[in-house]
Amino acid sequence: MARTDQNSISNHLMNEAFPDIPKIQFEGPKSKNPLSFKHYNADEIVAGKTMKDHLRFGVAYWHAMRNSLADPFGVGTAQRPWDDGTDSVANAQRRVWACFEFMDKLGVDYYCFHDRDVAPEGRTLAESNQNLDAVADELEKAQQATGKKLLWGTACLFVHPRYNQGASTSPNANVFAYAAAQVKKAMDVTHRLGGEGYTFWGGREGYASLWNTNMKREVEHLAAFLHMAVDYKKKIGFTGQFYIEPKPREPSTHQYDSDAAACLNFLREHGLMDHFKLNLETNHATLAGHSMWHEMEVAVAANALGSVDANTGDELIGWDTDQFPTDIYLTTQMMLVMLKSGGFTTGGMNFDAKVRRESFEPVDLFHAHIGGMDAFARGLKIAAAILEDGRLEAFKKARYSTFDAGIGAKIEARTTSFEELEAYTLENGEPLIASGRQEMLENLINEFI
Ligand code: XUL
Ligand code: CO
Repeated sequence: MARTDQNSISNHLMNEAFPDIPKIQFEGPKSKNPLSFKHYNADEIVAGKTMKDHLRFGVAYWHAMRNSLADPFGVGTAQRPWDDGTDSVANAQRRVWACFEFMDKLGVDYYCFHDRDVAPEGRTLAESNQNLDAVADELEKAQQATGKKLLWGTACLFVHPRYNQGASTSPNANVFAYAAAQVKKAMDVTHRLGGEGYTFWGGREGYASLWNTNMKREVEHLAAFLHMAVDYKKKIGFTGQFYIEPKPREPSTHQYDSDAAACLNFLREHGLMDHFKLNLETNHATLAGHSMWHEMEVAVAANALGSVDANTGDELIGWDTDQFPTDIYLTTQMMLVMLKSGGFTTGGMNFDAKVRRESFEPVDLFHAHIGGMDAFARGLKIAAAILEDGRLEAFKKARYSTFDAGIGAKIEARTTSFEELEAYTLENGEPLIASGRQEMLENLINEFI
């Protein structure tokens, strides 16, 4: 990995973007310094791997660098002194170095972007592509100077007015074509930057009303689009992982890739299962009426857990608030699944999260990410301790032990029948069943938290 070269970062900015903020260090749980890690110690080994390698943290360019913190009732509040507020390519190029300084000071190795986060949309597709190339030049230099890497790239197919009725599910074929051209370019740039993945999130790939929607046709168009992406991936030799990111709604009323199970069904139905894994996002899970834990278990069972957009929602607000995760139960559950399933390969923990509108200063970006990273570090250590202890897993295993031998083993091997099970039950009588012991297990987990 290239040595981090602070000079080459600051050479590209007239001033450092975060001049008052030093590199964030691990100071341990007793530290009272808010700009330090209390639990995340990048090189510390937990369950056989460094924390850094377990967690593979990423910064989301769209939130950290581009989110003005506007809400439906008020304008943006974010202070970003390095940004001149214009849509110029020069400003976009300067912003790249602010982002890499941020990652460097935070000790995060990965970032993720949409094409339109990093470079401005031009008046034509050709101009947009030129803008993107010009910023990709800068991203490439910054990656080389710092050793930071692209976790995944994506195309923004939901902001521009042309996509107001969808992109690959628009009723207009020319919009489909535009979206295809945009994804082609975003894949080229992701490939050029050595991206380890590419994400498809269908923000407007759904509908607002069935009065005007042919759902079957739209879903088939989405499948055709993704098949073309798979073909193009092979053509350019891009070996990164494709992800599909479930979300039930917002901005569309009903999104086709609504949750993990719906995505898996869609991928299987359309012959795409071998080409995609899931990028699961916590707040999307809760919008779908699931826990993140549930969504992760669904994905793992299908060998399709690819990457995570780490954030959290608010219990009292019904939309995608994209908050930084600080709940230790949440991170413990997530890390239990990660540890048991063997962890990330191409994916990572991308903080698809934004600071609150009230937290408008640059330093708030640090507080937010530090909190998220520490929360996952604690979750990781707690999950490792729970597995090491073994009681939870032993209980779960014992709970299913009637399937380990005898009639249960025959059920699992599918070598029995209703007739045999009837004869068995006539002989066996009323089953003796055991308590689920949920409260005992909740108490056990609290021993570790
Ligand atoms: C929106 C969302 C997106 C995707 C990438 O809710 O999560 O930012 O992660 O398009
Ligand atoms: Co996301």
